[in-house]
Amino acid sequence: MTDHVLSRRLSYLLRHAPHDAGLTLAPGGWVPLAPLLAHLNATRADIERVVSGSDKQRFSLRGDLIRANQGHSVPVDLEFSPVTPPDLLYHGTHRRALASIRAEGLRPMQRHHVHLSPDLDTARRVGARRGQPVILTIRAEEMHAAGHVFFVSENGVWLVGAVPPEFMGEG
Ligand code: HQG
Repeated sequence: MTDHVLSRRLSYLLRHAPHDAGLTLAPGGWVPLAPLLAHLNATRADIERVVSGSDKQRFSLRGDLIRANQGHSVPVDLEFSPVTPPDLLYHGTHRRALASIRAEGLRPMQRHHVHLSPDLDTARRVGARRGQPVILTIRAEEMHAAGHVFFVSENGVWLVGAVPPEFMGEG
């Protein structure tokens, strides 16, 4: 099977027909990888190649779970309910990204949302993944009042589509 064919079959199973592989989508669209590998007669390395080679970032592979990022026809709870954020939220980033962030604000980059942290420690840890961490303080309540929609994940990550530069400060 070529990678293209594997990608098509993966999309079909994860978006439209998980039951073909005896699977049910968990919240977020996740399924365990092992039965999928057996069903497709593929290896984890095959899947990893297809996931990282997907031009539209169609899939997420997280540990032993995989999902399609969008495009489902089977019912799945991918999104969270809008919630009112606290007054301030924080974003940990790294120094090299600052000039661009100051100019255009925070963008979701490869993700669906910009990820924000409820506390400074978490933000510092997120920023430190990429180099010297820099903390941005986001005036979340003000953004919310201006019409920006916020979500919070089960593990406490705050999500928003983008953060315009006028709602953030450094430190
Ligand atoms: C930066 C992990 C230039 C942004 C963590 C970040 C988090 C810009 C990077 C979660 C920019 C994107 C998310 C702009 C944003 N110009 N750089 N306009 N706008 N950036 O990984 O927030 O393991 O997509 O500052 O714990 O670092 O995935 O986002 O440095 O919760 O579960 O572009 O990932 O969780 O990087 O991390 P990411 P993030 P998981």
